[in-house]
Amino acid sequence: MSKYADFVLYAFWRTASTHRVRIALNFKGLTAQERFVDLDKNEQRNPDFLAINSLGAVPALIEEGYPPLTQSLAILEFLDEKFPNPPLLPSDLHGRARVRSIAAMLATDVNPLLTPRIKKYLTSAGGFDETAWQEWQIHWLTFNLQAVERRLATESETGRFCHGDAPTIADICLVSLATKAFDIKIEGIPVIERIVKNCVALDEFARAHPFLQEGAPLN
Ligand SMILES: N[C@@H](CCC(=O)N[C@@H](CS)C(=O)NCC(=O)O)C(=O)O
Repeated sequence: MSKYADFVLYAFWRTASTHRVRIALNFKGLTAQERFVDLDKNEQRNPDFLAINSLGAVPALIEEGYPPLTQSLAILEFLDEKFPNPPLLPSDLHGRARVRSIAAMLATDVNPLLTPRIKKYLTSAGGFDETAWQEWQIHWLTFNLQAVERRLATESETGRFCHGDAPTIADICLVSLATKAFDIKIEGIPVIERIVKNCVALDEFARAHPFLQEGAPLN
């Protein structure tokens, strides 16, 4: 690990789950030396990487002297507990449960359906062509984002961000998923659009954008 970095982050430029960790590191004022795992070359299935994350997925975060941390939501909570300022969870119990619930709707209900391993299965055993894969992604993004929209539009805790007026783990998950959609236009999500706009105006979100990362096509 470089002596100038706080962590090593096994990462790929465009993935939503890595994007989440980059945003949290930015909020905490931390740095990570990134090790590129090229998902387009299936490097996540290399034995060396499977020893770090047996699922064969990024991100994995390494703090020197400790075993690898995997699962982006667990990593976000780890960073928030270890580096409490600024907090990425509300101070009250019910608020924390709400934020974790919205984060889970985004990061655990929809994101896994859009991963390379699911694409690989559907386009081989599942008989999907590229068009069917595109439609699959649009369907599940729309289904889940509209469900999150209904909550955000009706629940009184929603503010400038998903929960009140400070960004939380829910916003991190929202921005990572909205960005993953890239040029897919999802209809009927004005509250999400407003919150994402508020988020990306912040430097911590802006610097973490996938297109700005090493390996990105426009980089
Ligand atoms: N639940 C895990 C998901 C990790 C995951 O699936 N990452 C994707 C990129 S977003 C990946 O590396 N996929 C490799 C594959 O599907 O083969 C997390 O949140 O960290």
